[in-house]
Amino acid sequence: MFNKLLKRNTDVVIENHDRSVLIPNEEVPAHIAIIMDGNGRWAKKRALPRVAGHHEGMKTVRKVTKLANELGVSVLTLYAFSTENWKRPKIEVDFLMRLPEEFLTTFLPELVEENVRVEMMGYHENLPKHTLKAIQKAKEATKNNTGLILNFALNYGSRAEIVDAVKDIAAQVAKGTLTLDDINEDLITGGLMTKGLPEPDLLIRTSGEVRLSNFMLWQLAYTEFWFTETLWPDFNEDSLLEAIQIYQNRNRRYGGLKGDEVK
Ligand code: V07
Repeated sequence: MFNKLLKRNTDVVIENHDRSVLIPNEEVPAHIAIIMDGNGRWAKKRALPRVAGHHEGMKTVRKVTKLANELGVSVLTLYAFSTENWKRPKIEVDFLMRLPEEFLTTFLPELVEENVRVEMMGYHENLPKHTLKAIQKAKEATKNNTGLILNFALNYGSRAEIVDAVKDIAAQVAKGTLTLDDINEDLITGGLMTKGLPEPDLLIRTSGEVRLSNFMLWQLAYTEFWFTETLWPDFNEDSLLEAIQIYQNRNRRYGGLKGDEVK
């Protein structure tokens, strides 16, 4: 049991996430990627505007980041905004583009304190200056941190990312600095926005949708998938522990087979 009594301000908070559900000696996933779905539906159920759900979803980001860092996860990639999300009503897009600033205004000091490094993957084009500025500041403030890498996928699309990597390779072949025989999986992997990061071990999608929606198509080739009906604002520490526990059980079933043998 890891239950802790914590004193925060004047409230006594009981941290009651039963981490003993995790399997001893079974590794926690090094890289967890999450499609944070169901914020709009959470709001609708409460007769609130969709943006209220997005706002509530930020609190889940904070909770999940803290626990992932404590468990020793190396990378947490969160799908915050896709290249397709521009099709939403302008008022909703404008609200979403304010969330990185609000999140970082509230939580950056804690992230610095907890040794978390903030990163972003996605296209900078089209993102408002104020959004980029807030993220740049957080990246700078946390660049020497050695704990969890909190990697926000923002204005990210996987097919476009692959197209760009292929174009870059084609340009090098055309120039003569690369030959056809130099093209292999590692070269393509190195041309993606996840360059330098391990591939995700576990993908989580909330809210009952069972699709990838153009998220990390190349990188998820060998990843374990876990889908839950839970809406993102209702997702919590216990949900993350459940996902990791299931991941560990799946890995254990391979009974000693490692690496290529399980692929
Ligand atoms: C967003 C809240 C979480 C649920 C999913 C949609 C709404 C945190 C960020 C963020 C992004 C970059 C960054 C720091 C925080 C965020 C958007 C939406 C666009 F450096 N939550 N969150 N960005 N939602």
